[in-house]
Amino acid sequence: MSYTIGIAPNIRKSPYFDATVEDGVQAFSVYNHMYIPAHFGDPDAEYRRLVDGVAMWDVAAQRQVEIRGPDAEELVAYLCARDVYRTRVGQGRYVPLCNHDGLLLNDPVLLKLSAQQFWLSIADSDIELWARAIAAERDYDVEVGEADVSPLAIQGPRAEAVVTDLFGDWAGQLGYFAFRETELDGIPLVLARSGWSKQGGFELYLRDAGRGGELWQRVRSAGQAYAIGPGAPNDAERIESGLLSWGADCRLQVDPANPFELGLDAFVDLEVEHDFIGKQALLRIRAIGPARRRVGFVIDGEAVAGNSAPIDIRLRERKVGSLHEIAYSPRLRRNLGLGLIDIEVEDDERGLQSVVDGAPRALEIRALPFIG
Ligand code: THG
Repeated sequence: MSYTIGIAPNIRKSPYFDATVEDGVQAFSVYNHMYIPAHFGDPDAEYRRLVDGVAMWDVAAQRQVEIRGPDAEELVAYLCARDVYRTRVGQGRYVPLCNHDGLLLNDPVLLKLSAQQFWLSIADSDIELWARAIAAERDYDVEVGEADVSPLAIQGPRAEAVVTDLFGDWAGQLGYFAFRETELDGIPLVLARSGWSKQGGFELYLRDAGRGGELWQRVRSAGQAYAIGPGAPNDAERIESGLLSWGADCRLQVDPANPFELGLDAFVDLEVEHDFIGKQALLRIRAIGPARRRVGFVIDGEAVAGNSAPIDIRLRERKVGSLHEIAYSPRLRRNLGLGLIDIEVEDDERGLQSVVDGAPRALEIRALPFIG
């Protein structure tokens, strides 16, 4: 059986779309109502480039919800479960966004561009609508909208060499999640040390959608000396590293979860004086303790193909959790999974089972990250 996803105007193309097609993209996924490359046909090479060399990814689907105006910081603080008042201009921060029940709505990277200008670099849910509605209901003096900004990620141990060649030594000296507004041959962008892998890397936030092809080629040529190649956010590496994928690991409409279940405790600040959405619910959840916890699993048997929906985890016929994403790890040579398990289940439980690729398989719990 074979099928394709159609190209239609209700799903947007990235400014790098044509460049990725020229570079041989083989599959797209949909994220924030946009096409995002899924792979270029050679999973082993794409994984190796990421962990041993350098890869470039079209991650324009990480949209920027821009909040600007006199009350911008107050709105951002009210939306985020993390204390954002301590954020400096030029410093990105990972910020959980919850609803009033304390359930995770999104886990963006927040960029503070000035005292009155912020970007939420969002995962796959409609935060622009949420932010607009909250701003209007609370009468904040702000403008909320989607900025013309399209990130391109350069990830892997040789990413630093590539950006140093492109921008100069200062680029290699950027701290973790720090960013700076700059340009490349007149192409306006923000350069940040960030990205959805634990291999090190940078993100170029292109600020002119008309110049995507040009930027892609510029990075491609600078990276040639380091054997750069195209890729996409990598499931195997992110599972090994334990990174969260909102949408895959939890999703309001599929398996809603709160930040404590997801292990995001370090990014939730309940001691702040100001109010924020979900604060009361999160205080209650913290007092009772979460019902589930996010863990890693090793999965028995032959290399798994991957999954497109959560898979039940059973203990003696009873559902005790779900596997949200699975992948074969080339470095550990094991099948790995990420999921949520009921809090009563012990780390050394030996009776866990899931049906994967049509057959029951034994699962064992592991602490995250698998590779740290
Ligand atoms: N970069 C940018 N925007 C993004 C992502 C990104 N938007 C969507 C999605 N990714 C947001 N989600 C994450 C999830 C995890 C991390 C970053 C963005 C991440 N986490 C570190 C970890 O879990 O080890 C910890 C971060 C920290 O210590 O502050 O990096 O990738 N622009």
